[in-house]
Formats: sequence, C-alpha cells, structure tokens
Amino acid sequence: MTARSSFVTVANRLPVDRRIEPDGTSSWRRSPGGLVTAIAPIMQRRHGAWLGWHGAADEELEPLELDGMSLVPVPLSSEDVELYYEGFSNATLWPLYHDVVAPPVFDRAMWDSYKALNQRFAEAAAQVADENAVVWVQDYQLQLVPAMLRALRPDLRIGFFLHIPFPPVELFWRLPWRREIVEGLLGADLVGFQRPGGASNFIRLCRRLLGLPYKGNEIYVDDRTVTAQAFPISIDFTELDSMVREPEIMARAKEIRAEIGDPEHMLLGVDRLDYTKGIGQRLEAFGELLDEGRIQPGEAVFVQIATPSRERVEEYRRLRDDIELQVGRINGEHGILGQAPVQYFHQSYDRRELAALYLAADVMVVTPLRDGMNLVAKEYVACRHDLRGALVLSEFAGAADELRQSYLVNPYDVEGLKRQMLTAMRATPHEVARRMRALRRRVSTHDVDRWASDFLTALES
Ligand code: ADQ
Repeated sequence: MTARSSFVTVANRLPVDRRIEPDGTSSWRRSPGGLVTAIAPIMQRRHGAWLGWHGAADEELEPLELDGMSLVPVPLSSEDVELYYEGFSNATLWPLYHDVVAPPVFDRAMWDSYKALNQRFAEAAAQVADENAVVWVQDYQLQLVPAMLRALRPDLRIGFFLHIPFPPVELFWRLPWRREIVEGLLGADLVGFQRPGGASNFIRLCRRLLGLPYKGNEIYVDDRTVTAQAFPISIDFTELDSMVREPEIMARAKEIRAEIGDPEHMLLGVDRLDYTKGIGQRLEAFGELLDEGRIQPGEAVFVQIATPSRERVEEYRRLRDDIELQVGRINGEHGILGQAPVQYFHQSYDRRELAALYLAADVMVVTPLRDGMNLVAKEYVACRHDLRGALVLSEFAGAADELRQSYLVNPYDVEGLKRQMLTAMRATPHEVARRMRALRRRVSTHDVDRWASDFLTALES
C-alpha cells in the first residue's frame, strides 16, 4: 500500500525510462521533458505521487521512489495497449482532435477499452489521493478520469489539462461517444487548454450538447462551477539557454555544420514522425525551390530529424514510407556526389545533441497542419542567445499565438511556404536579430514553471 499524497498527477505515462545496465540488470531513469521538470519541484514539496503506465505491456511493477516523487505504475496488458492506447487514443481521438487530417477510426471495442482503462486510472488515483488532495489529470488518453474520480472521491480538487487541440464543435460532433467525453471532462474543477480557442470550443460544446448555462469561462453543472481556460504550455528556458552557452555544445554546433558540408544555409526540422507535423509539406516546398533553381544544391541543406513514433499504427507506417520516398526523390534528383540536400534521420537524440542542432541551424522550419502547442519552436528560440536563427512557424501551431515575430506560414500553401523559407534564409542579420530578441523575451518570461504555477493557482483558488 502506497502512502497517500496531497498532490497527485495522473498521466498515461510515468516520467521514467528503463535503463538496462551492462550487467543486464535494469533501473529507472527520469525521462527528459518539460512536464516532469515543471511538476517535479511541486511534487517534491508536497510528497506528490505520479500515476501512469511505465511503458511495457503485461508487466506489473511495485511503486517506486524517484527524485522525491512516488511513482505508482498502472499496468496495461497488450490488449489494453492495442485498444485503449494505439486504438481509441491514437487512432480515434488524435486524428479527430487534429482537424481530421487523417480519418479517425470509430470502433466500439476500442471505446470499451478506453472506458475501462480510464476507470482503472481513476480507481488508482482514488486510492493514492489524501483527503482533499489536488489531482492533476493530463491529456486526451484520460478524459473520462475527472468524472470517474469525482464519483469515487467528491472531496478532491480535480484539474485536467489537454495537451492537444480541442476541436471545433462540428468536428467533435462526429464522435459517437461525444456526450460521455464531455461529461468526463466536466468532472474537473478546472479544464485547461493550450489556446483560448480550445476553451471556447469546449464551452460552446457544453451549451450545444448538454444545454449547460455558462458565463465567460465558467460553466455551471448542477451545483458546481467548472472553469475552462487557456494555459499555454512552455519549456525550461533556463536549462536550454545555459546548455547552449557551454563550449562543448558550441563546438558541436560548428562540427555539425562542417559535417553537412558547411552550406550557406542550414534548415532544420525536428518532429515526432507524425502526420500532423507537416513534414511532407515542408519537404515538398524545399524540393520545389531546388527544382526551380531558386536555391542551388550545396547552398542549402535541410536536416530533418524524425523521432520514431507509434510505429504499430498503420497510418504511421504509411507516413514513414511516404516521407522516405520523398527524401529519396529529392536527393536522387538534386544530390551531388558526397552531398545530399536533405539529410534525414529516423532517430531519437539526447537533449545535448538536439541543442547543438538548434544552435547550428539558420532556419528552423516548424510546419504542423495542427499542433496543440509545439515545444520544438520554443526550444529553438531558447537556444538562440546569439540572436541568429530564423523561425518559420505554422499558423496552426498553438505556439503561433505567442511567437508572432516568427515567419508565419500556412503549411497548406506550398507557394507561401517557399516564399517564407526563402525570406527567412535571405533576411539581414539585423532583421533576424530583431525578431529573435522579441521571441526570446516572450519565451523567457513564459516558461514551463509559469505554466504549472498559473494552472495550479487557478485550480486551488
Ligand atoms: P508532441 O506532439 O510530441 O507533444 P512537441 O511539443 O513538439 O510535440 O514536443 C516534442 C518534444 O520531443 C520536444 O521537446 C522535442 O525536443 C522532443 N523531440 C522531438 N524529436 C526528437 C528527437 N529526434 N530526439 C529527441 N527528442 C526529440 C504534444 C502536443 C504538442 C504539445 C506538447 C506539450 O502534440 O502540441 O506542445 O504535447 O504539451
């Protein structure tokens, strides 16, 4: 039996990665990432507990202590992974919430599993939470947890944060289980979104679907008030800003440029390999600039890092094939011996190598078709204390609300994309610095600590 906690985080995943030692034994290591960095200090102060899956199916683990947090594993069988995680979460909700850029699957067995797993998470949280504790539920995999948890434990203060976009009413309406999802979320006292648009979509939906009265961002449910509000997530600015000032990282950035043949312009894309990220659109634009002779091979190199993601889902396998075909075509047509205009890597990188890549790139190209926030854009900004580096950013990323001084693009408009990529490449150092200074002012004052404390202050007030 785990000791009870006054602050509980519930997320699909625990913030740990398993590390296999050379002698074959395994241990757990805190995974990198903004969410855990932001929440860890709060957890340490309040004897917090974090509930989530540890990432391996069909394995039961005992709770463990790590960096002053208790981690409580919620087990998933392979069937749960297939139906709840890869199925309803990633084949139904993910495409539906991202403007249907891929067709969502509506499958009753997946839904049943989603419900059952949300119940499992809610019961685990009810066990761990102390009297009147604060419970913070994260993301689209767990939207039923707030109401399920409230039914078990009406004494708790419950917050929910959605990391991905919340779609317009017309799109959400297609979901056969729309009512259950909205009622699930309404179990929270505070429902947080990345953008104000997400919060207003949700409020409109509560009115249309359930006929609930509301005023401003408050929705009235029976005798309770539920607040729906935007809290744009961010990054640990200080960590990256100081990392890129280390001589080792600066040297590595120089080395990266040399390794790709010291082109005049290095363009960079860093994404999970996901169809929402617009990787194909940006490669198409770059390929056409080469086709039309508006950039010369050798003049510019596009480095595309694509982290392997959800590889068992059909849609993702197809995407990987498409991207790799596209890269092969561009390099086949425009490459010269020893030099490929697109350097593509289907690999994960550690934070330090990623920081060096950001520091090396002249133009960061972030072109999602839809994205809750997009932390890559903010990470790039945090790495450019030298005020060099231009950010090309999709209007459809949540980050576009804040990063107004980037080179904004509509990723569906290939001509516009080509134009902005060229403008960013050819901008004067003075213009690039002017924009970057403004971007850095924003990200440094709105970091991930501020995000977490704004949310928790609103939840507890
Ligand atoms: P993601 O869709 O995963 O997150 P993003 O916000 O860009 O997208 O975060 C990706 C993270 O993974 C970044 O921190 C990045 O540095 C890292 N990363 C990417 N490629 C990598 C690689 N090859 N190696 C190592 N690390 C890599 C979801 C939502 C977003 C929202 C975040 C946080 O889809 O919209 O911003 O959650 O709320």
